[in-house]
Amino acid sequence: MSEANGTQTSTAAGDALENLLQENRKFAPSAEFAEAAVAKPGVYAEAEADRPAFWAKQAREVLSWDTDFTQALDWSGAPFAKWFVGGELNAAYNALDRHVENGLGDRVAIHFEGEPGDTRTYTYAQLTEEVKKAANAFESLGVAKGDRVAVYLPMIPEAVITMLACARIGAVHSVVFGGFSADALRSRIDDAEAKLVVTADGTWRRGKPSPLKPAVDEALSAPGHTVTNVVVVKRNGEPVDWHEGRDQWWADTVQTASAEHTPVPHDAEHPLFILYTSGTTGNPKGILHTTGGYLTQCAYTHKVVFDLKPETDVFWCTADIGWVTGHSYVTYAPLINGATQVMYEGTPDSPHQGRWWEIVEKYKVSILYTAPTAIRTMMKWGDDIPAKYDLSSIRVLGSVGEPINPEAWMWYRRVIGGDKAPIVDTWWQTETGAHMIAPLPGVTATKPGSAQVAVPGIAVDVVDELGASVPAGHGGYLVIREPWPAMLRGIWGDPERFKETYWSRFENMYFAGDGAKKDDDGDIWLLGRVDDVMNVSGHRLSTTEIESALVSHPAVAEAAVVGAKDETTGEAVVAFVILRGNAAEDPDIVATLRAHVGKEIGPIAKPRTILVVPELPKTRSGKIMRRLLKDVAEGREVGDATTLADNTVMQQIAASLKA
Ligand code: 6R9
Repeated sequence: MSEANGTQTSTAAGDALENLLQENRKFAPSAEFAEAAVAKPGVYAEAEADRPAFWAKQAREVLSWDTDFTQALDWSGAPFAKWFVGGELNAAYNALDRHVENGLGDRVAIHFEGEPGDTRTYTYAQLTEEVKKAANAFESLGVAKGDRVAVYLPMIPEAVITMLACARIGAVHSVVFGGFSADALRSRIDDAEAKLVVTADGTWRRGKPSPLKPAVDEALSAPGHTVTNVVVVKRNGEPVDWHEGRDQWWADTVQTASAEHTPVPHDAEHPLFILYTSGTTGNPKGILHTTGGYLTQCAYTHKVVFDLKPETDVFWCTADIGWVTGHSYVTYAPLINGATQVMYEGTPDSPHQGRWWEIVEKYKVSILYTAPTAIRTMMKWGDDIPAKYDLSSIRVLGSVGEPINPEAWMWYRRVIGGDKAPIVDTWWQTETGAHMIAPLPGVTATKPGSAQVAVPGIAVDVVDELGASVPAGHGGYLVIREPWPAMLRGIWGDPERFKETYWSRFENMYFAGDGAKKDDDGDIWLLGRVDDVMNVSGHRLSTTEIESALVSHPAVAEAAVVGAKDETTGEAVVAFVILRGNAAEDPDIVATLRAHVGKEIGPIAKPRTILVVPELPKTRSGKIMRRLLKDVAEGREVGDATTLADNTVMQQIAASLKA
């Protein structure tokens, strides 16, 4: 890499980050934690020495194979990878039957907590039985190996049972988040040509029934689809329309099916699932994952990144099954590892804002995995709420989904983690299948706001425009240099788009679409999507960084920043903030906050405009939709807001700006 290029492309980010990333706090693991930890420091060197061999070792350790593989990695058809060539296994057998065979049948697999307060417990033996029944039922409806099954279910155990039953018979599940519309569901059903849809009458949200089946009916109302049956779980008991011949109650088909079912082995590269994710442009992409490599990396990371002790830990990942986090760290990894987990159906504030902490206390959750947006929301609700509960069981805390600002990180550690639980900030994507960048508790001294280091066996880097590695202290684009076991195997039905989207920006490297910086220690800080990186007067500024600076002011509860087109500076920084308490009554608050950002980062980062708003537009997975805020900031008509969790937010914002 030439110095000039490095300077040109990365210094702006570097410069802009200098101040905020003067985040010097570091939390080394305690001696006791390190002593007892699953991961040991030597693991990095071991993985580095021979990555495919390292992953082959993990594959044999975390999974049981019917036929051992003959080659760890075949990259001859790059960028289409084959891992664990020649190996055969069954995902459901690995998640269930083998634990029962090993005498763990009575261990709790899932503690389910419904929103209305109903509970169910499944041991490994019971869950195995349910999955066998579902596998028989789906086969009796004509679902065979390779067929696609659309899953449109709430966070109830039947979602996990359905996914594993598909995996057992070799059918490919395509889970569609329950908050998506009938149109979104139909386009995903059509793209994957699904044969079966599994849904529920509905679920519960904030004490009220929330329907699902009507969206399925609407999605299938126009002819031309491939669906022959719809299996319906009765969950909220609301009346539903019924299509004789097509619709089947879960209770009639699954519950009455035989509990005997022999799993057949599938090829390591047999498709396991499709999960749709939105790109920067065009229709959602059907991200394809296969069996052996995906399960290996999910199970391995679940063990080392969360320091999992399956005999004693109680794991709780709050993600919905509709997102990749719910696939990897609810359905697959915890069960492959024989862990006990909590599954919760509802919203965090129903019936009260302490619900999550009540659940932690009740089940003695020891590992909690959630998203920064949830952490900031709870922070806004106040310390006194978690303080009412006994959270002493917590020993590891995880974060995922977006960069976590240092203030939220510190709050999470102090208030939820009792000032001692290590925080693991995990960077990964639907496409990567499992964790890629994360500290290892017990090994890494953690830094508030940084995901820090590649998982052992993963080769990440930060490069400049030309693809040259940037030195410590500089920023650029996050790439992955070597194939990894859980990598996507393509975009369903569109191999060209796969190459174009991920492999064309830099030669022989996977382009993640995220900006990142290496600090002076070489640790990685994620800066948000590169499409969210602003260029103000030739200086590259990160939306995340300015948001962090704003949130570090005591008057600010939440902040979102966008770059708006500006005649003189190219782009200008526009911030949307939610204020705490009565801060809005301070007439100088905007000037105070601009000065604060100037002080935290530098004058260049001072927002041109700060707008005080009551709420921020978020997707159902909790990501702020900056595109919509950009429309507001640039005075345009607000674009498509259909994927918002709360579709009144944009109206609330418009009203508050008029006021
Ligand atoms: C797992 C998941 C992927 C995008 C990714 C990045 C952002 C996820 C992050 C993070 C900073 C983290 N992201 N984890 N950014 N720090 N720990 O969220 O998958 O929904 O596909 O989103 O989310 O921008 O590119 P997905």
